[in-house]
Amino acid sequence: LAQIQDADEAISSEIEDEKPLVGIIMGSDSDLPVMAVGARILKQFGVPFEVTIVSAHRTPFRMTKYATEAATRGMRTIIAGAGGAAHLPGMVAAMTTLPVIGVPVKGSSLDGVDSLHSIVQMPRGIPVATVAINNATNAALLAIRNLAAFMPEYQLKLEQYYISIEDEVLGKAEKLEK
Ligand code: RP5
Repeated sequence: LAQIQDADEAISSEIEDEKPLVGIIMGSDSDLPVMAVGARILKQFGVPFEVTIVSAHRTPFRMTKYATEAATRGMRTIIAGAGGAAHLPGMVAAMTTLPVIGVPVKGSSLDGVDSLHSIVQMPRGIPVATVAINNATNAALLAIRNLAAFMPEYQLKLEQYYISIEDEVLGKAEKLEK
């Protein structure tokens, strides 16, 4: 609960009246520090989103409800983070035709390689777009790219974002060269 409160500001979508286009779900509140980073990116881009806990193993019926209702609720992409035996992204992908992006969360024993393998090794036919271990930033940017394919306002924001990160690197290089 403390972690949820800490990340509260990051996970609260500013566009509360709008239906969420992106759902961020995670297996446990212990995943929140990793997943909140993705929420911050969505917030920065003004994407309506929601954040919640859905566990494949501890709340399987809730997971089924979430996955089967997401598209009719207007969702366009689901970002699912999980650690260990990380079945959440794959099981959600099995129950929706929406794009699902999996974030392997680094656990304590196997450095997140267990989560990565659990998420990336999907059987043929049920794709999960898997980002690097703990890389919720890329999950959010990929979700925004999905939106940008049919919502040009996000295309423009992405272009501005990439100009800003390029400027940041060029600024650092210039400083170093002085
Ligand atoms: C997974 O088990 C969660 O996604 C989390 O990464 C991991 C550990 O969960 P907790 O025991 O911390 O709740 O289901």
